[in-house]
Amino acid sequence: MTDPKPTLAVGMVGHAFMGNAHSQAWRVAPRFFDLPLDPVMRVVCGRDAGRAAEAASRLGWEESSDDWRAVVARDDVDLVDVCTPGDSHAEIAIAALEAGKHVLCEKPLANTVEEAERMVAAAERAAARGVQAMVGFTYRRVPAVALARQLVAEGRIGEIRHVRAQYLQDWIADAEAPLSWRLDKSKAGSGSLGDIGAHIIDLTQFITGLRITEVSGQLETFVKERPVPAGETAGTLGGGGSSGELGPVTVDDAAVFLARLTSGAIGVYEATRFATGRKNAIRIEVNGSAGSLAFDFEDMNVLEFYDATEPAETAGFRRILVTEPEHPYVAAWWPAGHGLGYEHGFTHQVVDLVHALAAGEAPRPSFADGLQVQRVLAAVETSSDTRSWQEVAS
Ligand code: SOE
Repeated sequence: MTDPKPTLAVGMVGHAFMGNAHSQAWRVAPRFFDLPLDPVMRVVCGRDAGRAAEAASRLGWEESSDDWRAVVARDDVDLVDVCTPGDSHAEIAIAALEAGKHVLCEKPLANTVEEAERMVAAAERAAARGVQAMVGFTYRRVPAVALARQLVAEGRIGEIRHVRAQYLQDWIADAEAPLSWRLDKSKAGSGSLGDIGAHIIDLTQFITGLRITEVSGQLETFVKERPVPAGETAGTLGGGGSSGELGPVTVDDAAVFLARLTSGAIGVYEATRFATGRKNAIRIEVNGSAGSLAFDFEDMNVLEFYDATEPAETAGFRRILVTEPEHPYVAAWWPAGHGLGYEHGFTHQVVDLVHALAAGEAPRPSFADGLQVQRVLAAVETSSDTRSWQEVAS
């Protein structure tokens, strides 16, 4: 008999949409991938004891709690997984790091640059003690996205000139869709900009290896008041009944910006919750001197590749079905052509994190990577407010 693997006991704070996705990942990752540590789903935490207990039994956690401070202090928890709205990320993540727990924190890292800076400082102090921190930009782990990064790094599209990125949703296009925490600046920090714009900032920088250095942005709130929801459950993406009253929307509905990137590339970014008919369309196209790459999350098992070095008679965009065992992450799953979905990115996130922890290496994206995205978000907001180009602080 082989010795049992060392364990990694997880305490997760928050059990709504992201908590469900993370729970699935912690449960499934060790069943499909050979991990060096065995994740133990120790405790799930939420503000309401009854709902946390229900989440524990439904999602497969050993215990539940209504006190995140107690979870962070437990000797039998090695990692704290932060799946709460942005207004509590800094407090929970910093407390966990100070208590010697590794941290996985949902994106965007924080609601402000100042909070993100404090989180990076805490992560640096913790790293000196072998404690690691990672921010959850999970779309990096979609196989087609990881393949795009690989092709760029191999020089297959040459020198990058254009970055074109959109994140399109429509879940509040209806003016009667109720308020939720995602529409409240004090809880979410910003609207489309931070919630989904942060993803395309991270993704384009991840794929290209470039950094956004300067932006010119425009934010808009189309619907300034919305029905106040009847109960707390209206939360995740606009469900639930209305109380009949109206309340203010305090974040942007849509955010667009132009960007300059290191190396002289230029970029166009668009994040909106008002693209009627587009549900979760993350569209990225990168044009280089030797070719182009294009990705759309609504067709997430495909990467389009144009190789400009091919003879003109036969050159053309080809659809690479990213389901071969040779492709990133895919060998652990289904036979070629059978495809993966939204949840697999979260599973791959757990896989990469567990490997980094076992090797004593810093996982990516780091809190410093999250701070850099936060600085881009802040520059876009200032640019929109002042109607001027803004440099991204470094
Ligand atoms: C809502 O817009 C949301 O759930 C984001 O918060 C997630 O990060 C994204 O993956 C899907 O949409």
